Amino acid sequence: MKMSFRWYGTDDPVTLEKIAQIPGMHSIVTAIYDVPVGQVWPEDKVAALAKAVEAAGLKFDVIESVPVHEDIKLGAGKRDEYIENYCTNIRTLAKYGVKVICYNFMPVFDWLRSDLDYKLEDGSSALIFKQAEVDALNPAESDLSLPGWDASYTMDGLRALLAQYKDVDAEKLWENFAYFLHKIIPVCDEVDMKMAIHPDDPPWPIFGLPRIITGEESYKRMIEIEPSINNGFTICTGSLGADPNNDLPALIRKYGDRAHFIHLRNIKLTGEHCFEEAAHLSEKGSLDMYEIVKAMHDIGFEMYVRPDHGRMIWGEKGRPGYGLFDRALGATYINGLWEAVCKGAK
Ligand code: DNO
Repeated sequence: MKMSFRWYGTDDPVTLEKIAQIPGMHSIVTAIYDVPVGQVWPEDKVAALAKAVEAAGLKFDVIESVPVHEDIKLGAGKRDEYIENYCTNIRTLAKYGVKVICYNFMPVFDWLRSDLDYKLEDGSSALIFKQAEVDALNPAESDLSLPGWDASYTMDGLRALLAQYKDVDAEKLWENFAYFLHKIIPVCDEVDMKMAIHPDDPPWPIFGLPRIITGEESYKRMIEIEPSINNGFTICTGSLGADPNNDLPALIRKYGDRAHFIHLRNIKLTGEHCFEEAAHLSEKGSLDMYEIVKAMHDIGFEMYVRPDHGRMIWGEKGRPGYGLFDRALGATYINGLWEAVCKGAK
């Protein structure tokens, strides 16, 4: 297992120097943030990013994310041009030592929560999801501010985009996804790049938009489309775990050879399609983090892992889910579980 940490670039208040002081840190997970979705990442920007990360004594080997343009998901407009650009980005990143690219195929919205600052009993705050509150929002009419959402959309742009999705159901989205995979996976095979799709978060349809990467059935179908080992997964325990039908240790045991990246975080299920993002510790949530890490150990997991969303603790203010303190606690907890599981197995 290689421990990593997400870094949002030079504007991130969580600096590389701070990240480098977290014990056991190996890699930085980052991206180019100032190039519009679908465009080519200029090589000089990639080179500068690699240099900054390496100067902090960390490895530049995981990108999260190279976002997929909506035209590709819609199977419309300039999709071939955007796919060509995507392939160029894969090649450039490989040249600078990147081994894994995390991406997603969620229409319009990335991860979604109903409250980004929910006060927990201990005074910390966390992200939560309540289906009824999300259902009450109408993204085409109200001004929404959502994490992971491309803030560059105007309300008119968003309405037009949602209208374009009217004819895209889950089957159509699969078709467009397969088209994309058939074009990019051969490039990955050529340059030895591992694609790691992030599951839909939460793993069910939102605002009437289809979501297709939700659990084991999705994994089976993806492998049938492109069997190359480079067509792999980011197993995000918090995202998949929101659906109690997803047995995470079992998924890791079965699909771990394709889990090029694992996001470890705990969630507490609070009702149907409702959850709170808990601290990483097993006893704080609904997921058994020990069993998850044990499954990773048992399959000989050697790829990348990162602590995922943290709560805001100790008065920290910052990007929802991506402060320093609770994620650092998460990394340390995971390292502890890993050491114990490895030594216990001897
Ligand atoms: C949320 C993240 C996601 C993830 C993308 C991958 O915190 O895990 O936004 O980066 O879905 O493309």
